[in-house]
Amino acid sequence: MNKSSMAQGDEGEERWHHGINPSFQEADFFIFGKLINNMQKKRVLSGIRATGRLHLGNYLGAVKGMLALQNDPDYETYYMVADLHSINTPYEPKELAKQTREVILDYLAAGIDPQKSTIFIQSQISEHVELSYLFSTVISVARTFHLPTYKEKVKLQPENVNMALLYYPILMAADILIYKANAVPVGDDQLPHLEIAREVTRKMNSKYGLDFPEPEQFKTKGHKIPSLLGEGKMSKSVEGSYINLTDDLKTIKEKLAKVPTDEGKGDKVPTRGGVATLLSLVDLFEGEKRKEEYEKAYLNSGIHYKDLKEKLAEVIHEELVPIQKKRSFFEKDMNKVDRILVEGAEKARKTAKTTLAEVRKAMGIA
Ligand code: AQP
Repeated sequence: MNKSSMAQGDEGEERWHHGINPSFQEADFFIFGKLINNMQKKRVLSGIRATGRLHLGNYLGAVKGMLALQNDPDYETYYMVADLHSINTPYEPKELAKQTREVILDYLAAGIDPQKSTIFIQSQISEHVELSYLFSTVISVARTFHLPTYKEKVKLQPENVNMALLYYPILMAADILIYKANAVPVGDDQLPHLEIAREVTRKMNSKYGLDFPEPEQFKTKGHKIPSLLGEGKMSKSVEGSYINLTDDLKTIKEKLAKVPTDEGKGDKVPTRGGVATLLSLVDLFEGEKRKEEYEKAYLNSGIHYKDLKEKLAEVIHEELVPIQKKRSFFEKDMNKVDRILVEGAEKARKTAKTTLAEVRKAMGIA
C-alpha cells in the first residue's frame, strides 16, 4: 500500500471533518478504498543471523511463530537470513555464504514453504541498507547506546565494539518496515530492537507523513528459552547453552545430562537455574500437565533427574526427526535451494523498492 492510496481514504475522512462534503464519487471511492485496505493481508517479517546452526531457542521463539503466520491466510510472510547482522560480531568471511545457506536449509527443513513465504538473503536486497541510513536520521546515538542488547554485546566482546553493532537496531527497523510488516515473530531478546522499529515508525510517520504500521512481536509459547547452563538464554554464541535442530538422540542426551540440577526435592520449585530450564523444556515438549506432575514430585517424593532427562531427550528428538529428514532431502538439491532464493529475492526486492521510493520522495530526496 503506498502513501497516496492510503491518503485518499484519509483525505476524504478529513474533508468530512472540516465540513467540506466530498462529492458522491469521492465518498464512494473512500468506502471502496477502506474495503481494499481491509482486504489487504497483513505483512510479516522475521530473520535469523547466519552465526551457526539453529537451536531450540530459535526454533521455539522465532521459527514456530514464522510457521504459524505462514499458514494463516490473513498474512503475507517475508523470511530472510540476516547475513548483514551476522558481520557485526567476529566471523569468518570464507564461511559466511555457507552459514547463510545452513540457515536457509534449517528454515526449509522446519517447514518454511517457498510456495507460501518469500525466502531471501538480507544482503541481496540492498534497499534495506539505504533505508536504514534514512532511518538513522530520526534516532539519537544515545538511544542506541543505552540499549540492553548493545550493552550486553559490549560486555561479552569489549574488543569488538564496532559501529555496526550500534547500528543493528536501525538496520533491523529497515528490515521490518521496508515490507511494512505488522507482525514480527521473534523471541523476547529482540524486544528492545523492536521498540526502536516502533519508534522509527512513529517518527517517520509524523515527520514525513508516511504510513508505516507499528510492528508488534508475534509471541510464541517459547518466547524465552533459557540456557542449558542454567543462566541467561539459549544462544548460538554461548557454548553448552543450546540443543541444535540437527542434534541426534545421543548428543541431546549428553547435553541434557550436563544441565546442573539439585537434590530433586525442596519447599519451593526453582524458578531459575538448570532445574527451571528442564521444567520449561518439559512444559514445551511434553505439556503443562507433565510439568505440573514434576513440580508436585519436587515438593513431595522428589524428582529423579536421570529419568526426567532421558524422557525429555527422547521427546525432543522425536520432534526433531522429521525436521532432520526434510533437511537431508534439501541438502541433496542445493540447486533447488538456490532457485528458491532467486525467486524470493525478486519478490522481496519489488516490495522493498516501492517502499524506499516512497520514503525518498517524502524526505525530499530526488
Ligand atoms: N533463547 C531464545 N529463546 C527464544 N527465542 C530466541 N531467539 C534466539 N534465542 C532465543 C530468537 O531467534 C531468532 C534469531 O536469533 P538470531 O540468531 O538472529 O540472533 P540472536 O537473538 O542473537 O540469537 P542467538 O542464538 O543468541 O545468536 P548469537 O549467539 O549469534 O547472538 C530471534 O527471533 C531471537 O529472538
